[in-house]
Amino acid sequence: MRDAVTSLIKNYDSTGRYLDRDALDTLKSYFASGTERVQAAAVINANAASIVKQAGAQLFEDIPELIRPGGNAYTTRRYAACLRDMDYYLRYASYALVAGNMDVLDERVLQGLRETYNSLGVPIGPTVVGIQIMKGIVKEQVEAAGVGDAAFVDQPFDYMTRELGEKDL
Ligand SMILES: CCC1=C(C)/C(=C/C2=NC(=C\c3[nH]c(/C=C4\NC(=O)[C@H](C)[C@H]4CC)c(C)c3CCC(=O)O)/C(CCC(=O)O)=C2C)NC1=O
Repeated sequence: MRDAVTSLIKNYDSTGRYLDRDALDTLKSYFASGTERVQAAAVINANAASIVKQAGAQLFEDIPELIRPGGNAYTTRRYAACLRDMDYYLRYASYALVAGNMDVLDERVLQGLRETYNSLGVPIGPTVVGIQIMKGIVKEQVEAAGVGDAAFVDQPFDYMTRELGEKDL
């Protein structure tokens, strides 16, 4: 699992280079945005349960077939599994935000997920809708917490969307 710093060092070390201007600029911007990344993680931590609940309600309102007979989130067990998955996406997004790197998502969340979803008939399109709804809620809350430009919050949610959606949509 890597963060912005370790991935940069790995890259330079593999070619035996000192940290040049580009590397230093990358590091500066990572450290400059550090406080805001931590703030975003704090907002997510303080509101995780309600973010998942709100996003789930929105998702099932947008795509009600999911919770009707024949829908993948129909039955209490599958409904709960769906919200649990949303909670996973949110928690790992908070890690990736702090790390400033998406590696943790590849390693812990996305690896093998498409295959699992396909074999269980979990629909990828609606999952991605759920991830995007959470992105919107988190961004709003991070901005409300006083972070001027919360655009960086998009990154892990969009990354999961892209990686999950890539081949199946
Ligand atoms: C931390 C990394 C991690 C992830 C991401 C993860 C996902 C994950 N989601 C699963 C199931 C599931 N996932 C869903 C999710 C949904 N169904 C829908 O219709 C919605 C679109 C969506 C919610 C947004 C459902 C309903 C199941 C249960 C499917 C079944 O057992 O039939 C399963 C199968 C095993 C199980 O039920 O626990 C895994 C492994 N597990 C992990 O360890």
